[in-house]
Amino acid sequence: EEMTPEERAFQERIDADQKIEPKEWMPEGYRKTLVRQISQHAHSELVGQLPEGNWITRAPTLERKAILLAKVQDEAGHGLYLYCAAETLGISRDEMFEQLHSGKAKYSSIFNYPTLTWADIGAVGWLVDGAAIMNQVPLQRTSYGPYARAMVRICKEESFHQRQGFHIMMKMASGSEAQKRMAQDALNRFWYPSLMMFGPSDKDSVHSAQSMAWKIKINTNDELRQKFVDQTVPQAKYLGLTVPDEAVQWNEEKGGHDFSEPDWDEFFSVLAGNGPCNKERLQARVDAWDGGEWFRDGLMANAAKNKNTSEE
Ligand code: FAQ
Repeated sequence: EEMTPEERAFQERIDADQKIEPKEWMPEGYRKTLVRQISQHAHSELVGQLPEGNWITRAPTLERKAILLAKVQDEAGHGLYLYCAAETLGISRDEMFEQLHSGKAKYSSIFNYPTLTWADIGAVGWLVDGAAIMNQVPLQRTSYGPYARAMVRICKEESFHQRQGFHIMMKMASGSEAQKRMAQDALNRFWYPSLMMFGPSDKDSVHSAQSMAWKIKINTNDELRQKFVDQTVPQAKYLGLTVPDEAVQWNEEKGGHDFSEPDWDEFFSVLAGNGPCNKERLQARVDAWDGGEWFRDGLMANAAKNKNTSEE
């Protein structure tokens, strides 16, 4: 397709690594892609509070409870920065919530898996936040200014999250036999779902080519998945745990590990709403929205009252 002069000028700015700011002209597709990606990222942060929130009352010590509370609060904060960044593109927060609650907008597949034991909280921090950082560090250089800047702070906090998860895994993996078994079981269950976080393989990724041309994405899904495996396999070894994939081994020629692809049928089934916790997760968000209605109404009524008073 031929580019219009406006589109060509826009692409030249992207190619020159200039940031695009809210009030500037942008192609409609660029705006739509950003709204989709940033809002889905924001939804992931909110839904991502649920699997860990599940363990706040059962954390094994007061210190672990305080750390987990802080982490789950950080995720709410990340969601709010990201909704703000998406709002600069001309969509309202109410519209974004409506898209989440109606099932139109996605959130990360990973949060549709259950957290069954305390070791799962370690695995979420280590693997899920580890995968999130792998994806989000390059996004600090994404072409849309507000998204790139939100990523800077988010990445700092994600690093702390990843380390707290690894620390839980270190404790569990060097604990009693039963604790070590729990750690291995958590790794077994979270390994492939973590690999799925990076999205479908490049040949099935519908948005990658255009998103990379616009520098909305900096790397392909498979590139980041490979980097994640290469980072995580030695960490598992350090913990004395076994990655649940017999195909994992160092490949000198490619300078990375060989590994098995996740079960993509399972991935697309989770995206279609059929994962182990999809219904429960979405219902929790819908209930939170409905439960907050009286409060939103009260705020609006109070704002209207104050406005009338000040105009008198
Ligand atoms: N889950 O063409 P692509 C976190 C969808 S980290 C669900 O490759 P794209 C922190 C995709 O949307 C997690 N859906 O798509 C945390 C598209 O469908 P659509 C959030 C997925 O956008 C940690 C279709 O498949 N991080 O929350 C997934 O170019 C711990 C085709 O795929 C971000 O969102 C998936 N895994 O690449 C919180 C990062 N993968 O929209 C709490 C920003 C793909 O057309 C605790 N996002 N799909 O209906 C991205 O980098 C990209 O959007 C990708 C997907 C890489 C996720």
